[in-house]
Amino acid sequence: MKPIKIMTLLTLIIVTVASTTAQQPARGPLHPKSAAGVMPAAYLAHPNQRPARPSSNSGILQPVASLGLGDAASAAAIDQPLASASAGNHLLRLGWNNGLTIVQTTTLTSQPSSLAIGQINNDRLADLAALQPATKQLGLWRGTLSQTLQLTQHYTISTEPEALHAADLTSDCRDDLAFATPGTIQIWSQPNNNPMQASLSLPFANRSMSDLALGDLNYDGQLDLAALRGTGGITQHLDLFSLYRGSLLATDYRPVDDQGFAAHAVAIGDVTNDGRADLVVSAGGNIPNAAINIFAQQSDGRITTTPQLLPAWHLPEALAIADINHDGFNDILALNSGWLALTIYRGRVDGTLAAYETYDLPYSTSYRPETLAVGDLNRDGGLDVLIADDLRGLTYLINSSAAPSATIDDQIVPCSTITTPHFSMSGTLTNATALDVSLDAGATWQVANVTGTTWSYETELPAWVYPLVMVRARQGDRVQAPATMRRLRFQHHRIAAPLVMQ
Ligand SMILES: [Ca+2]
Ligand SMILES: [Ca+2]
Ligand SMILES: [Ca+2]
Ligand SMILES: [Ca+2]
Repeated sequence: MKPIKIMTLLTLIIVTVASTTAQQPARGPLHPKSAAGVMPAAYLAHPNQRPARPSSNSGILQPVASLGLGDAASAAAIDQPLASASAGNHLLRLGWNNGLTIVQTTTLTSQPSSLAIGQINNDRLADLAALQPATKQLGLWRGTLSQTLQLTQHYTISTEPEALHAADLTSDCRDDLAFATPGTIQIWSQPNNNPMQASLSLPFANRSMSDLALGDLNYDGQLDLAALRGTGGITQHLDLFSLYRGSLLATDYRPVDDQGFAAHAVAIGDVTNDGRADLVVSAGGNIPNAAINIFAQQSDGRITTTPQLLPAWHLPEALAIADINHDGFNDILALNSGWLALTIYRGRVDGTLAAYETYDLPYSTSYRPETLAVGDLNRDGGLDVLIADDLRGLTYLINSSAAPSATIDDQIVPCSTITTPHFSMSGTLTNATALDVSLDAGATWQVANVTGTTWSYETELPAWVYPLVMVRARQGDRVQAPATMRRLRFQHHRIAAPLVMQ
């Protein structure tokens, strides 16, 4: 046998041994879905044994840190300047002082399992909503100028709610709330300064373990809703609800490639770098039967029926889409339940994603969708990661670098009505030397004028404009994320895109 063939054989043996080792998980406990009988057997790593895996990463995030909590946390949410989480029966507001700190603790009658932050009462201060499934409650806390949260009201839900999200689904410049119950998706709104009330109920047969995501899935400038069934043994995982100003226009369906196990979480964001929001779903069990599904939005505004699959580390569960390395392209983040890792797929300029890189985490048995939040915890502009883990409490990874940021002056207030094609705006910059403006949801960017720490931009609007203005500051290759955004209104426009200026 020639040396070259021996080398090839040895390489084959080594590769085979390595992949066999990687594919055979050290038998830890069953994943909670498998233990509950809603997914075939998939195993967590053994708690006392670190699994062999590639540990390489590009240093986007610093090593994990933990916030000492006596209680296990169940949920997390971040939105500057409000960061919040829950632990046991406590709702926590978080601050930063050389590390994550708890600045407000509210004790509730039952565990807040899913949190959402939004501009719910329209005073431009971030508010917080929480689901308490054990007592079938939806709680609302309003943000104040001192940033203290004040309880506004508790509402009673008829069945156990899960997967809470806040966004302006009705296009009235107030964020609405959406959540799942065992048979429906509920949308709650506040029309004309009235108290929050149920405004739309969508049929959604499910056996709990569901997830929701909000985003514009057909590029008409209006937010739509995707609902995911998180149990296995089903043929239809995703229901897509096209909404127009909070009313249902159409329902569509997509099966997920769940690798014979189950789908776990859904997120919406542009991961193909064309400005159109895509659907991303985490699915599967142990490798090699674990994958991220990407359902790209096509140029005709339809979500593809055939997902692109990205190989995943074991049991990818909670998901987030964010430009975590601030290069101008969205990335996908996934938590791998029981497998001690946060995995990151970096988005690239050509609209593809790199193979995942891994960041070490402490052992946690389950990362339900509401356990992962991405936002700026230490207020340096760089996106950080906050994780609720069911064994230790809160863990977090701080971005290795700061990032630039920008504001938009008040002449463009949220939901400004645009009456002429001439459009101008201005704002301020922090840690930045340049600023880009997008009027097509991020598909293309124009350069604004920058003088010192201020910027200005004016243009004649084209025949149609996406009803959202996005600005992002730049400092060399480092790009602000997320963009600073304002919704626009047009005095005369039609229901469907393209919107027409008259
Ligand atoms: Ca839409
Ligand atoms: Ca896209
Ligand atoms: Ca990126
Ligand atoms: Ca930061």
